[in-house]
Amino acid sequence: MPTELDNYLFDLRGYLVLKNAVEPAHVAALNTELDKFRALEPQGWHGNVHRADNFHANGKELQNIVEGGEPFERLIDHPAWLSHMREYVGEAGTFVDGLYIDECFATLRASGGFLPIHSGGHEAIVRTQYRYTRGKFHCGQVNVLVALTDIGPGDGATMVIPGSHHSSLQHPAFKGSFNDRGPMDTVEGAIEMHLSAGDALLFVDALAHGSALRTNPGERRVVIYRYGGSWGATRRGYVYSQALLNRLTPSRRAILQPISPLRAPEPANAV
Ligand SMILES: O=C(O)CCC(=O)C(=O)O
Repeated sequence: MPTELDNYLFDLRGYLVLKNAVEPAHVAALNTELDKFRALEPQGWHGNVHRADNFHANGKELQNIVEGGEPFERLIDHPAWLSHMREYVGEAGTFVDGLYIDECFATLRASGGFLPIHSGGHEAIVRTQYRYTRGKFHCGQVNVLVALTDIGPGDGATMVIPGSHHSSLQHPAFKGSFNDRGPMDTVEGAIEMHLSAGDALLFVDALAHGSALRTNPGERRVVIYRYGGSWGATRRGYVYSQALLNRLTPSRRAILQPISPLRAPEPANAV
């Protein structure tokens, strides 16, 4: 369970760092699986994993990565953050009690890569909102970003503006369109999240965030799972394969498919 201090700091800053969240053997297994996708071209598919680089400089984005092998399935209900997600997003004790992963992907960022500033409390988007009311958290989307490599200065670290999930005003760095903005290195008030491989950054998506410019050689690897309420839909339209749903434990399946499809019997449902 998140501690009282976790809750206080999550409210204050909009993020938590979970040190050593994923054990080294699991991190190694995730990296080995990711190597399978090294040759995947933009827009290529490998099974049900799709390379979709959604911003030109972000790096390789491997969407629907939960279908990338068993080590990714273990992240769905990982004990290091599952109870945090239930507390912050899960609407526990209500008729919509539960979680749903609406996007999951890995990013492989080489030198020159970065992600511009985006999100922030000023957008007041319900899907990504930070909300604490009547003694409970009701966040729309909380992300867990797991470092699969050490991430330090020059590595293209994730950057956040602590507390910006509470802000009603837009930071002046939100100039022009997302695609025209540069890396976050010079954004006043933003800090780099340096992580060791296996650490996890948990943050409400309403936090203004993005990344620094990667200047070092080599590759920064992270995997990001976004958790929302049980009634959500996948962000980009990916459909979890029946093969994956069939082999998952009930706890994991309930997070990828909290509501089972309910169809009229044949032939009414024939297409
Ligand atoms: O790639 C990063 O460091 C930041 C990820 C991010 O911006 C996001 O999850 O929305």
